[in-house]
Amino acid sequence: MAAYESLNYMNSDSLLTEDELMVRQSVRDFVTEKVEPLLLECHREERFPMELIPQFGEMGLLGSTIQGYGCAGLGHVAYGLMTQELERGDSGIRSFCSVQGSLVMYPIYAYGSEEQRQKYLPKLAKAELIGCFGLTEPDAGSNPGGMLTRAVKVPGGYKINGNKMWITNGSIADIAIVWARVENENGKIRGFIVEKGTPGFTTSKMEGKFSLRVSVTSELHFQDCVVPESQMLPNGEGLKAPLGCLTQARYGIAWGVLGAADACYHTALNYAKERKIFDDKPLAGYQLAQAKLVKMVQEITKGQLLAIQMGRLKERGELQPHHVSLAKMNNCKLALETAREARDMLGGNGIIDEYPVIRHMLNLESVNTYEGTEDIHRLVVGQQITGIPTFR
Ligand code: TGC
Ligand code: FAD
Repeated sequence: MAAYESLNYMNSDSLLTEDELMVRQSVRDFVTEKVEPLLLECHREERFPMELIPQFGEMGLLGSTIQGYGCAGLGHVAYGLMTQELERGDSGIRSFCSVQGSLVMYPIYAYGSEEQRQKYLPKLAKAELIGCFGLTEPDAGSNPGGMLTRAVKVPGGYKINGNKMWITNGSIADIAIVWARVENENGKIRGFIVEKGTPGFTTSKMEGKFSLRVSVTSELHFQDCVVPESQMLPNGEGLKAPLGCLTQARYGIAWGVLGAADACYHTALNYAKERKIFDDKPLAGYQLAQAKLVKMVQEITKGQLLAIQMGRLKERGELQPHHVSLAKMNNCKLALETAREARDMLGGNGIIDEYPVIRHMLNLESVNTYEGTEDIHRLVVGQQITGIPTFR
């Protein structure tokens, strides 16, 4: 099989270092050789390929920008390229790694005590532990500040009551980072590390998804669940703490979706060159088809340049949450539109899982919604440029 070549229309690869290109190549090979062969079956069976999890640890894919604690300590652009390759396989594979790195390891690293870091980060990096992140609730999605989950300070710890919904990796996780308002501390939002098996903590898998089928999505239930004080994240309080984690995850998503878009574009291009229609001429020889392919190249190329600049800003410590909102919104939209157009170009074959396009298209509907919907990111940027918040 020929090695995969991603779109490099404006030579955006020349903006990457040798080391970054090497990281990309190693993850690209891993996805081609180990991940892609499992996807068709996993998608049909609505299951996550658990057999890959140890390899994520061995490859340094988890928490890879964290320094120390057994993590790879990579730069942010290298990390972005990793997520791009993973999502070229499937958004569910990238989701697993995003959640573990940005939503579980990051809060422990940024808001945890040194003891918590030492206890959890090396095992999470090696994939000996799996984590999930519980912020969203049945009645609080776009507005996490409206959460109903409550913690009450009790002797020696906190008692948690409430429900979380739409939680990636929820029922396969060994630990959950759970956000709750602490009633007897002025309703302040706090994060807790809740271990699987803690009395009063249960999970249930959500079934019947038409999107992200290669990913476990669950509900988390807390009923008088008492966690020791040592499980509270001491250095992060208020909504700002979970939102800070979202900024990390959204960064990875803005890169990752380019991989899904790239896979759809290349599938459509190859198909259009082969598929003969009307006068035995390839589909690619028709102006309407070329216009669709050109639009894909145009949008993916702009998205690549945006992602690289976002990464360089992050490496210089200049990246702001509203920059990430712009990139997440833009790149998810271009990926979704690319996937929809590619599906159209494949005609009837566009709905068959023999081609990756319909799977990517359905996945990207979720990716455009989670980590802040397109509307929410538009409002974040709107607030930043006008100074007027319009969420409420
Ligand atoms: P607001 O008053 O604007 O902000 C409260 C405090 O937080 C600060 N802040 C941020 N800090 C870091 N990063 C960000 N992105 C931040 N956004 C806001 C803000 O400066 C303020 O700080 P301070 O010091 O003044 O207290 O809060 P709000 O209640 O008005 O909400 C704003 C809004 C709507 C943008 C926010 O709630 C939001 O982002 N909503 C979207 C929710 C969301 O994205 N949920 C994602 C759940 S996790 C998930 O989907 C995982 S998907 C799995 C996978 O990746 O695979
Ligand atoms: P709602 O907030 O009800 O939004 C419905 C519609 O209203 C949307 O179109 C939205 O854009 C629009 N809307 C909302 N507010 C406004 C406004 N102010 N103005 C105009 N329009 C508005 N969450 C976690 O905590 N952890 C996870 O691991 C996780 N994984 C997920 C995995 C999947 C597969 C999915 C689908 C979701 C996941 N989520 C997770 C939840 C995700 O973050 C939420 O679904 C998302 O934030 C949207 O919330 P909601 O579904 O409640 O939609």
